[in-house]
Amino acid sequence: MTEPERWGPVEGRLNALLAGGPIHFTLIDPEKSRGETAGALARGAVKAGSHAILLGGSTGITRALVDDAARAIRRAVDVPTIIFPEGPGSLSPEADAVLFMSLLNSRNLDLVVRAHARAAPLVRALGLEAIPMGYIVVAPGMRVGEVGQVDPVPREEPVTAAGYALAAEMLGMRLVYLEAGSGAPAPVPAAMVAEVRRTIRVPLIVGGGIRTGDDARPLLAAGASVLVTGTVTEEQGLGAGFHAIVEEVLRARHG
Ligand code: 1GP
Repeated sequence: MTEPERWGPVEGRLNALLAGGPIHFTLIDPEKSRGETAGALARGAVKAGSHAILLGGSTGITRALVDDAARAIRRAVDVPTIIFPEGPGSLSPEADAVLFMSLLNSRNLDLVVRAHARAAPLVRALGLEAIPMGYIVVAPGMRVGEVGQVDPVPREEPVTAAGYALAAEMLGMRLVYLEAGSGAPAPVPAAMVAEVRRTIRVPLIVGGGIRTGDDARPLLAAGASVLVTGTVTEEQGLGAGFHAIVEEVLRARHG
């Protein structure tokens, strides 16, 4: 089976977009932005140029919250709605796909693979497209670093991050996500993004602490395939910061 034959419709659509350059994902927390609020946020984000919606964030998200938000988002926009799961409780058949992700540098085996063994049959039963992803938390890691019982990759160790990323690719994961932690004071260092980009071929997602166009530019120059932002819209709505980030991504796509 060739690689494109393995892809489901969402992964195929994302890879088609990525062939044209980097893209942007808007992270919406279905607990903080409920139902129609999430739909309205998604509509504005996509109008500004964002390419997909990630649903996730808080701990303690329930199926009902994800169902409501995903339904509203799918009514509002026609870009993919992808679950960024906190656990099996975040799964909803109302979304288009789920990032089926292993937290590679967690000390807790549940987050590396054991929860997945329990969740995989549910993902299949719900008919959700699973996109296999290696998730790597970089210092400071913020809340996901704590809750995820992570040994965060030190910011001055790009080679360590590249080792995890290459292992993910060799294990067959088709996305790699470098995460500084939601609300991090600074994004993943551009030098680390560049080292990982040089090392792997699969798309590289970068998130955590991206608040301005100036934050986004060096990450794009270093070869990030996808930038994810959440906090900037939670704190400022679809304001200047959000628009500047998306504009940097669109500029990197279209030159
Ligand atoms: C969090 O990487 C995402 O998982 C987004 O981070 O909330 O800091 O934008 P921010």
